[in-house]
Amino acid sequence: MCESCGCGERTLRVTVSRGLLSENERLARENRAWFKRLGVRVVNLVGSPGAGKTSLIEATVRRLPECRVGVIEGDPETRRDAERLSRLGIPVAAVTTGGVCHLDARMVHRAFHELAASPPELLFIENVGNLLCPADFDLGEDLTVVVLSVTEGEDKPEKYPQAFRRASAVVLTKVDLLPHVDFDLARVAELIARINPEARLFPLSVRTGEGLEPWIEFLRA
Ligand SMILES: Nc1nc2c(ncn2[C@@H]2O[C@H](COP(=O)(O)OP(=O)(O)OP(=O)(O)O)[C@@H](O)[C@H]2O)c(=O)[nH]1
Ligand SMILES: [Mg+2]
Repeated sequence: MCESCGCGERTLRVTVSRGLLSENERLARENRAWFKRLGVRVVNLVGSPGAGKTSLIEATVRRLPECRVGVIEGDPETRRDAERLSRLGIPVAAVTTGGVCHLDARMVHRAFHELAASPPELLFIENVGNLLCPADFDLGEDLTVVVLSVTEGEDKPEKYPQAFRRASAVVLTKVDLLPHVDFDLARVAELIARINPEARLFPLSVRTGEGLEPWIEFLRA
């Protein structure tokens, strides 16, 4: 019940969103069991539009030639990123959400049917560009990785703590641009550690290749 006017608005909204989330949890558990049965390790990449998620996948695939990588590519509109990644010769399933701001476990389940006949060893899920909504939706992944570029500003971990709380790792990307922006890497690392002391940090640049090796080693491990 809304405390201000007594209408049922708030109660209804909370009940509906709880129902949706628990249905998503159930489907995410099913996905997780399916991935495990097929021996697929799954990384959910979450970050703002343009943070560098697709570029990170491209660079990773090139540096992991021994690993069969597949991608579920989520975008609100267009199949551009999926087409971009297909050019690497890897299996890619595109999910166009029609404006929905996140992927959910059902979308991932449907998309994975396209890849399951010849399952990849490592599956990247590139979530819809958004630091807010994807944080609420378990997809059945092993790892959530936040991609934060140095051009987005130092305040993002504090403004969007939920995404950082979920993350096993944070990739701080575009470090080649550090000389041109106000972004104190040490300070941001400290902010992230306050929110999630367990999260591993990988400052890197896809442009120069700097910092990519520790990220690749982390995935190998
Ligand atoms: N200088 C620099 N530019 C980068 C780096 N990584 C990505 N970019 C550029 O950043 C822009 C966005 O990169 P994408 O990989 O498409 O970003 P994204 O997160 O996949 O974007 P959406 O899927 O639209 O949310 C492109 O112009 C990339 O070339 C980097 O390490 N350094
Ligand atoms: Mg992308």
